[in-house]
Amino acid sequence: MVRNDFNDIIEFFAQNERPEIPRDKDVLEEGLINQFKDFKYRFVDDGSRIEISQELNSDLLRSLFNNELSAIHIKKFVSEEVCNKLGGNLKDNFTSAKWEDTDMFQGYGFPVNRMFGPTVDDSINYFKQVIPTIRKIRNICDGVSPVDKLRLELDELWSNGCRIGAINPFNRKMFVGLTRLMTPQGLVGKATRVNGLIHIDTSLHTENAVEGLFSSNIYLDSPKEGGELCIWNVTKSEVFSAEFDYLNKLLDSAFSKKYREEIQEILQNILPEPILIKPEKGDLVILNSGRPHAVRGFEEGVRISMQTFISYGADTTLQLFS
Ligand SMILES: O=C(O)CCC(=O)C(=O)O
Ligand SMILES: [Fe+2]
Repeated sequence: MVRNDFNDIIEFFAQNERPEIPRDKDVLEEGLINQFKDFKYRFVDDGSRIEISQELNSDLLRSLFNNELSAIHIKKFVSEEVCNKLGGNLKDNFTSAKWEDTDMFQGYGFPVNRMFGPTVDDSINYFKQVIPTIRKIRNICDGVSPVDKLRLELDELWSNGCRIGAINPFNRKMFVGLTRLMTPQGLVGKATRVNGLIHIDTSLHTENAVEGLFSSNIYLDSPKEGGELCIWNVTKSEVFSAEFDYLNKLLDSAFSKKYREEIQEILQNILPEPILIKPEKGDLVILNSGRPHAVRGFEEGVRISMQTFISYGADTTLQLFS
C-alpha cells in the first residue's frame, strides 16, 4: 500500500542527527597526498574475469555473486526500439541539471543518497517520485521497461527471487532505474575527463565476502569511441593491511571537492591495469560495486545508462534499488 503521509520520515529526521562532514577533511586529504611520496606499493590484479554472454543465466549470476567474476556483460539485453524510445524521450526532455561534482546529467529518477537527506524534504521527495517515475518509464516504453525486464529475469533465474527493495528505516519501496546521461561537455576535471572518476559504491571488496552490492547498468545509448567502463580487480584480505587502509582512505575521498584530481591520479598510479568493458546500445553490465571502477571519457556522442543496485546476501531475496 502506498502511504500518503510522511510522518514516519518527518519523525525520523527530527530524531536522528545528520552526520556532518568533518571540518578538517582538507587537512586529512592533504595528508593522503603527502603519504603517496613514501608509498611504493602497487596493488596486484586478483585474476577475476568478466564474462560476455548473449543471455542472463543463473550460472553467470552465481559466479558473479560468489566473486569468481567481477562483472558480467550481456549483449543486446534490450531491443534497439526500446532504447531509442527511452533514450529519445530523455534527449527531447534534456535539462542541463547535473549531480554536483559528477559527470552525470539527471534523467529519470532521484538517486538513493537523496533518501538520506540532508533535509527531510529531500527524503520525502525521493519516496514521492518512486512509483510515478517507475510507471512513467514503463509508459514511455509502451510495455516492459529495461529495469522491469531485469527484475523479471533475476526473479525467474534466482531461487530466492528478486524484488524492489525497501532497505530503509521506513520500510518503504525504493526507486529502480536511475537514468542518466553523459556528454563530452559535461565531463569534469583534467585527467579525469579522459580516465574517469575511480570510486566504489559500497565498502571495498573483501575476500570470502558472503554478501555484496552489485550495480547493474543498461545502456540506452553509447558513444562509438570511448565511454568504457574500467574495473580494477583488487581484493582486500580480511586481516588489516596498511596498503589497503590507504586505498580505502583514498577511495573515501574519490570525489573530494578540493583534491579530486590529485587523489584520482594517485589511484591511477597504485592500482593494477583495469579490465575494460565497452558497452553498446542495449547491453546490460552487472559489476561488483565494491571493486574500484570508473567510466572513461569520450569526445563525441552521448552515453545514457539506466542504473540499479542489486543487494545480494546468501539465502535472501535479491533487492533492487537506485
Ligand atoms: O555507467 C557505468 O558504466 C557504470 C557507472 C557506475 O559507476 C555504477 O554503476 O556504479
Ligand atoms: Fe559506481
